[in-house]
Amino acid sequence: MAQNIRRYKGVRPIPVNKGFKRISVDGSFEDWDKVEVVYRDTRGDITFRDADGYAGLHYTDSTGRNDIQDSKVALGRDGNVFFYVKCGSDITSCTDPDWMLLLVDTDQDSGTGWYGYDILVNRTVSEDGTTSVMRFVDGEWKEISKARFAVDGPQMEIAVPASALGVAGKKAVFDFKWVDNTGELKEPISLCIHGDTAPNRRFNYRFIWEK
Ligand SMILES: [Ca+2]
Ligand SMILES: [Ca+2]
Ligand SMILES: [Ca+2]
Repeated sequence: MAQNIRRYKGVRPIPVNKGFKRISVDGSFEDWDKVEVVYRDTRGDITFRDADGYAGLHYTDSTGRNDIQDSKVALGRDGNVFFYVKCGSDITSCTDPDWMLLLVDTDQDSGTGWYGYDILVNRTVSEDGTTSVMRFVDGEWKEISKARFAVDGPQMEIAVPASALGVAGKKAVFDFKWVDNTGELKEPISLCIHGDTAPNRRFNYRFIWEK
């Protein structure tokens, strides 16, 4: 449906990220000011559900937690792809369940990975600032490397090895999505009804980069 509406109404071209950026995973975020492309999500979309439905049903859902708002991505010369995210208020503790997961469709192929997503970052998070990078292999997530992350207030930054994302050379394209508190990654419908995802529901952001 979105495809047809875009064909009918038109759509702005997807912005292209250019060049390398110098980012430090240190919990200070001025280094992101020079990254101009911002991927935005709905603000305030973590309101708890508490409403009457049809035939006496009553719907409640209180999984709204971190309100993901702005995301950025940058490539470093040091072999890392950096991810930045900003929420509506201070990000909750990294020990929370299903906390601030980053899903990446590295090949832009919905037929590979978990409903298209080949890489999952942040499934196993340590309070010492390291986190897991997993690849979907033979029907399950397997750890392939580690990433470093830092959180301060509503912001977070992560350095994911470019090799884990298949990023090399003078051009890169992948799709990504932030997911918080949607429950275990079993059925993709959970991305639509619980917690917050950026972008909403089954959509992805597309990162396009040229050297
Ligand atoms: Ca930084
Ligand atoms: Ca949001
Ligand atoms: Ca894929």
